[in-house]
Order: sequence, then structure tokens, then C-alpha cells
Amino acid sequence: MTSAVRSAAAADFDARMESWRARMERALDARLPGADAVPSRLHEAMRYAALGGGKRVRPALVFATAATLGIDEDTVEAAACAIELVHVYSLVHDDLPAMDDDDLRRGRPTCHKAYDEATALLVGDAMQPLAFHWLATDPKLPPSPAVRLRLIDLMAQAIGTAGMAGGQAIDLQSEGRTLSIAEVDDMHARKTGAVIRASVMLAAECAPQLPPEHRASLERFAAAVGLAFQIQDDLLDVIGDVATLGKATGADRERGKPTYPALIGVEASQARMRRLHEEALSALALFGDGAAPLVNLSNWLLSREY
Ligand code: GRG
Repeated sequence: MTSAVRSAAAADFDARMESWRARMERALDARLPGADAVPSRLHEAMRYAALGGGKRVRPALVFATAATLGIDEDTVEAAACAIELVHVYSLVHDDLPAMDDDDLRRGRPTCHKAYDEATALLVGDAMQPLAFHWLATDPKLPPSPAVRLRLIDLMAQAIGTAGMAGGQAIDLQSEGRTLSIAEVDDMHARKTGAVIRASVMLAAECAPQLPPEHRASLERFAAAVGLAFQIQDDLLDVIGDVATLGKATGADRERGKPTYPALIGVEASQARMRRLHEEALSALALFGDGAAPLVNLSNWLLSREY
């Protein structure tokens, strides 16, 4: 591929990401309770946290997987909204003083700074059931009760102790301690990887006739991308720029968090990320050119600067 063709393909993909972001903004705006509905301060805070920011990586994974499997965006839109909502809840709770105690998120004051701690707790408490409600009731997701149950269970597994909440607990317990690489991988797989995997597999569940080997390839892709994405996040905390990231840097080292750069250094972390990236791309080989949306998304994700 010549560099002109490569940059045209990158520009096309940027436009696609932008269209997914715009779709998510409209879809979340329409689905979230209105700020004028009682309890209005809580609804306003939910809208503050969920709208107008974020890269929308998890919804992009839902849409790119759907495109790879020939499923239209309308069918999976509610799943994309649900996974983004649980992600937003986790950011709101993670920023609280009892957890990471951050003032800045997505380039704006964190939810508890803009409102108050009790409201930020309730924002998370209300977002979780709302995400499940969308999966259970959205009219465009596949109507089969068996598929709905699998979507709901996938989400539940991804955010419970086997997933995000468990990873966060390990993260908090690990501050100031040295973990092995295997332990860091396990923490990352739960804290970040489980929701990344769920983004891909929610879309896969909407293709009930998917052959088992295609499903297994998507699982391998998601596992590699999830870990690589978290290593990139760890690296950005060391070498990223506050203005570009829209959040503070250096926090992991200050808190003595066991991250990849802290354990093996920046260059070895970059090398590990590149290997995982290659693993992710090779897992997609089975889909041929049809996997272009996922290939382009992983290229974008792992070269991001924010
Ligand atoms: C509170 C149960 C609970 C979990 C919190 C999400 C999380 C778990 C902690 C946030 C801190 C962190 C570095 C988590 C790893 C996942 C991650 C990279 C989050 C940031 O995701 P981005 O970069 O954020 O996709 P945007 O704002 O673009 O959506």
C-alpha cells in the first residue's frame, strides 16, 4: 500500500469513528432520562457524565464487530449505549475520593466535583440498571428471549467480580505492592479487558448463527486488544500530554500502581503492545477483508495519543 493510499484509508476511518461518535451522542441523548424529569439533579448529573465527551471506544468496537459480521448499526445501537453507560459509571465511581480521587475527566471537572459525592455515587447506581433495562427492552435488538438473556449475562459477567469490579478491587489492593506480570495481566483482563471483550461479544451475540470458530477468533481478538489497550493507557500515564488526554498524568506512579511501564519499562511495554496488536490482527484472518472495520479500529486504538 502506498503512503497516499494509507493516509486516505486512515482519513476514511477517522470519518467512520466520527460518525459512530455522533450516533452515540444522539442515541444516549435520546435514551437517557431528561434533565427536567424528577429527580432532576440526578438526571442532569447522569447526562453531564455520559454526554459530550469520551472516545466512545467500546461502542466503536460494537459497531465495528457488527460491520464485520454484516449486522446493521440500528440492531446493535442499544448494546453500544449499554456498554458505554457501564463504562461511564465506572469512570464516575473511579474518580471519587474513595478510589482514585481525580478532579479532571474528559477535559472537564469530574462528576463529584461538578455535583457532589452522593450524586456521583447515585449516578453510577442508576446507570447500571439502566444499561440492563436497555438490553432487556430495546425493540431493535434481536427479539429472541434466549439472545436477550445471553446479552444480559454477558454484561453482568463483564462488570462483576470476574470483570471490572474485581479488577478495580485488585487494583486498589495492589497500590504500593509489586505484582508479577501474570498478576498484572489478570488485573488488566478484569478491569479493562472484560468490558472490551463484552463490547465485541455483545455484537457477536446478535449473530446467533455465528460458527464457533468465528466466535473463538473474536474472543482471541478481544483479549489481545483489551490488554494492549490497557498497556497503552499505562504508557500514556507516563508519556502522554495532559491537554491531549483531558485527564491528569503521572497518577499511577504517584499512587505506586503496578503498571506495565513500572514493571518492565516503557520500551518493553511498547514491544509487548506491538506483539499483542499483531496477535489481535492475526486472530481476524478468518474474516478476510470483511474484518477491515476491526483492523482499522485496532490500528487506531493502539496508536492513539489520548
Ligand atoms: C469503579 C467498578 C469500578 C471500576 C473502575 C474504568 C475503571 C474501573 C477505572 C478507570 C481507570 C482506568 C485507567 C481504567 C482502565 C480502563 C480505561 C483505560 C479507562 C479509560 O477508558 P477510555 O480511555 O476513556 O476509553 P474515555 O473517556 O475515552 O471513554
